Amino acid sequence: MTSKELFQDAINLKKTPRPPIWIMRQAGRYLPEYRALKEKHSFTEIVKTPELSLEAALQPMRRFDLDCSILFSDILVVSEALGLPYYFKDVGGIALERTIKTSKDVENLPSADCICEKLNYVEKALKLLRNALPQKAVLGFCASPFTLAAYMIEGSSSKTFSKYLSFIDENPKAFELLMNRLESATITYAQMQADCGIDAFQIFDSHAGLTPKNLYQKYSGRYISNIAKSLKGKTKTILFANSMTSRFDEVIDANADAYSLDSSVKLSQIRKNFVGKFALQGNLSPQLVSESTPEICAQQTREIVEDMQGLGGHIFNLGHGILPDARLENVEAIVNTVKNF
Ligand code: 1CP
Repeated sequence: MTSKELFQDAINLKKTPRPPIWIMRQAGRYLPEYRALKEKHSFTEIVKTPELSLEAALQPMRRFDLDCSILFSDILVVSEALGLPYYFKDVGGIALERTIKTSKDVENLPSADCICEKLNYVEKALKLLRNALPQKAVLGFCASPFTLAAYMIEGSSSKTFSKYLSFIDENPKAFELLMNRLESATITYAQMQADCGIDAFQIFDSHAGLTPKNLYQKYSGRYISNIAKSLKGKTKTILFANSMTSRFDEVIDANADAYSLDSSVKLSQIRKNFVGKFALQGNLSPQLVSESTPEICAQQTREIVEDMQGLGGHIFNLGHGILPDARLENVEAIVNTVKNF
């Protein structure tokens, strides 16, 4: 059975001999080979050069032989395509050169048609990745409109995103227009990626936790649901709605084929509590990968796999992205534990 078949069975809720495994943010700074690539090329250069993007995506595959490979790019390439480029701050972190401040700024955004031309480098990189790994599952991705808008309005990462939350409060009409524009742009972007032959499309709603209680659908979920519907029959969708585990009942109306969960829950409990037709992805703690030992990582990994054993529809992953200080020997122990289960 190939990794691709294993992944397809899992996301179609079939029972599999073991779960397929990949790691959120599996390419990147914790890998010495990525740091070496960064000595020669900037992040933007890697993202915009299909051969370099392919190389970055393949690095974790060569080292760990994971079942799934994710496009090497960033969620912020969409904001750049819409006229709000990103850059790396000298003090660290990422920021946008321009932000949305008024409803006029929203009205002046280019229409969704610009996506295919401006993000042609993503299409090329994804086609290279698909051809390089015919027997692996290949994943595309984007941000949810709600999470993308957080950066487009706040201008950078933030603990509170207070500018963003005030904008939503003070300009509800402009916010809705922005969500609709980003939904259209994302649907165009998702179709382009689906046409490259991906096995699934992951939507990162990294700032989902900013939505008011009981209003996840109104603020974020309904736009994701439209994106997921536009992909039905073309590819599968996975939704990572960060910090929403305790409000999971609000998330499942998003119509995704799989949901990625953080490390605060037992996956089997979610499976029992929420009867529905979706697979579950997760959910080893990323902190453990940075701070503990191979023995502890293997033990905790085994517990998660055993917990979901026989229930079907499990894709193994971390509860959130792997951290830059993750230990390579821990990643190896996790992958070996899943693959030898
Ligand atoms: O080399 C560097 O220093 C750049 C670090 C880096 C990398 C490796 C950034 C900047 N982006 C990426 C690649 C990336 N980003 C991938 C592909 C690599 C892989 O997964 O193997 C993916 C899927 C993302 C997704 C992404 N970018 C998210 C969602 C995931 C999450 O962790 O919640 C978010 C929020 C971003 C924005 C972003 N891009 C980069 C940084 C440092 C950030 C975070 C900004 C913040 O702190 O809010």
